Amino acid sequence: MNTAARLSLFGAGVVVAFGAAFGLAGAIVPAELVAGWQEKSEMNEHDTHDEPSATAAPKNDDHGGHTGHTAAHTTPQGLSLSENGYVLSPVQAPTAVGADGELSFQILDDSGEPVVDYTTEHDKDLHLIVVRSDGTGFRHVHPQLDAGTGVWSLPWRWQDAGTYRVFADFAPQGADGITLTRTVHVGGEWAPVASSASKTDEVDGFTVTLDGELTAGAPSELTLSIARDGQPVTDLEPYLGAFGHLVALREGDLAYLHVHPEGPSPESAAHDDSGDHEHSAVTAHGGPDIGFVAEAPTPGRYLLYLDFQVDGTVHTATFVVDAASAQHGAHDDSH
Ligand SMILES: [Cu+2]
Repeated sequence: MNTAARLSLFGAGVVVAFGAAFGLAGAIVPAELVAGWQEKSEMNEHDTHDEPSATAAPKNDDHGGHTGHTAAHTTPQGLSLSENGYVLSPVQAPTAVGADGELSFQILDDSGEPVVDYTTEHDKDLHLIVVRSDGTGFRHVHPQLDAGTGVWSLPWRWQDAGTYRVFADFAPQGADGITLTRTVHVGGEWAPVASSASKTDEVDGFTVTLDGELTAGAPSELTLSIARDGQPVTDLEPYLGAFGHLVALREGDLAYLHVHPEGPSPESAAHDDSGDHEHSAVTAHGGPDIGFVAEAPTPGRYLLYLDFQVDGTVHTATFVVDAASAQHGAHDDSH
């Protein structure tokens, strides 16, 4: 299979990964492509998604028999420290709040050897997400690999005590992309912060508003709009090849989806053969709206984290959205 086909199928796999998933369609992704993902997603799910709860469906034994979409997962990612023979080693990190140190780990293969060869995805060989179990303290960072030892590391300091989930999102060279997770404890007193539904966030002087509803088991359009001082922000910069990155965690088990736009980067969108040359106009700057197609696998609460870049600085806006069950449908959002 050629690289383009593999990447394309990986995209489909990611959409399937969350039981149809939070697919991210950045402003630069043509609508036809998004529609294509959804079609693939639906096709791929045929045999496992007759049940309302995709996550409860047993995994198909003949998974490998499906032509092509080897990256397809029928359960959400980010719930295990091992998958496909790969293991996330114990995570070394400071054990106390405020201590300067280093966070480090290895990815081990099925023979216990550290993995040193990766496939770059969205400009990075590995994406690291760290979040406290109550959904606070979210960080999306990119550690450095020591190619000699396979140790990934970066400087680290905990701001608050608590129990954290560490997610490593990567693709070993020649293998499917996976997300592995570990729990890390940081000693000290802490009080969990209860989430409350919120579709607006104020961050670093920006006001970010989420418009749209989540319906379990059905594609839902979400639009994130960014303003500063009451003015729409139209100078979003490409960050990791897109104008916005969305991480979605399901409250309750922190099932994880870290979705960058699949398909065209801001650069390649300009040469997209859809004939829609409008897209070339947004290759340098994007905004104020970033569009997403999201699909929650189950009803319930989801924690959404949007990374966007302005003036060379990455900002993260946080939202808490309750997905309605399909029979209730999307109710009116009149404001
Ligand atoms: Cu990343």
